[in-house]
Amino acid sequence: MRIARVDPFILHVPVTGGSIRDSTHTVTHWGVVGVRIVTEDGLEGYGYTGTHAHLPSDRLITSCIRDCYAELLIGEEAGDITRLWMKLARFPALQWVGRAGITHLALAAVDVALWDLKAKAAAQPLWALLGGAARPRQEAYNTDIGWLSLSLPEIIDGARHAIEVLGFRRIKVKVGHADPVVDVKRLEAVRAAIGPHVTMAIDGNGKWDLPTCKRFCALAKDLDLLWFEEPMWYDDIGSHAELARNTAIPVALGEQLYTVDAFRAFIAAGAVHWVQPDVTRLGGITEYLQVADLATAYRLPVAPHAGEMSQVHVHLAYWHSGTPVLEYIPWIKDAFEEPAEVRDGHFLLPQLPGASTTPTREAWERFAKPVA
Ligand code: 0YR
Ligand code: MG
Repeated sequence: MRIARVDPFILHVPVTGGSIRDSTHTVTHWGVVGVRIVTEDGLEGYGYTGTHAHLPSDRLITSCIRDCYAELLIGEEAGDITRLWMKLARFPALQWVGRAGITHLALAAVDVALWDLKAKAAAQPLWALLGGAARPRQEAYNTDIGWLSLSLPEIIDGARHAIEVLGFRRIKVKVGHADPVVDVKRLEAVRAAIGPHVTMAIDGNGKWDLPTCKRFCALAKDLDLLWFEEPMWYDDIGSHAELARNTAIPVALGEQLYTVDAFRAFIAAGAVHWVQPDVTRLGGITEYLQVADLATAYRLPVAPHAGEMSQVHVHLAYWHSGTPVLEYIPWIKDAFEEPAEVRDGHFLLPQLPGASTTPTREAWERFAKPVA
């Protein structure tokens, strides 16, 4: 299974509703930025990272793949994933400029494509190749009802629809207004509308500082929040550790962390309760598995962040013993041959061989952008 071709690609897929906003980002399209790896016998593996569909920075990722990684991969045995991961991640000149950022997002795409190839070659869905499913049904939580750009009536309508029609028992609502009292009032209204049995997580996307977070948590202490995600700046271990010691609301984070080393530092400091690795920001599935096992060693639950909108995480969540819940955002699923679908609040178990990363022909025609 020798690698013959390494072809980067960019797809820009519109988000549902035209545009969404959290405390930090405004997004109209989701970027599916990745690589097709073709073997000499014609098997195709697809992997991608997730972006805000900003073409100039997307092209930094695809040029890393095309100009730096391709020549390290062509002619190699595609099944030797760990060795190839080390070859790319520890190539001295790339390590010098990388270890995070563009090179790591590009590495994630390559690694996922290699796993997709391996699972296709074995004629198995990725979760089966990894060791089988840990549970019969994988619960989902709905992020798409809770954007900061939605009005309170829109959030309540969306939550009711998600619960009563789609069967969700878990939702997530964005926070991060300049005045945290505005968020507390919104959350009180949502809690009143959904009742005590639906779990509600919240997500600050790193906006507030420590004093604001402490004040917010004191005001929100009776809302029975499942977790407070990314309360503060992504790399600030000390402030998250202090917040975790000062509130009963569990702290969740990880979507902005690039390495198993970063996760180890947060976990060792007691700065995180819900561990949120993302296969598209870590160095792909290879490093994701290390983080999932690290979390389990500390008996901390894993709730993956859907940078790929859970196409790959659905496999990883079903496989992993310590992943009770997985994020659901329905923006890009229909661009793939096997969409990550939720029924009755649970993800369907993927059936096709591979990692559910193969785009449809229609997606190529509608969403592809030139890589250069
Ligand atoms: C916009 N999920 C998140 C949106 C999401 C972001 O970047 O996708 O809110 O990544 O924080 O938990
Ligand atoms: Mg988040």
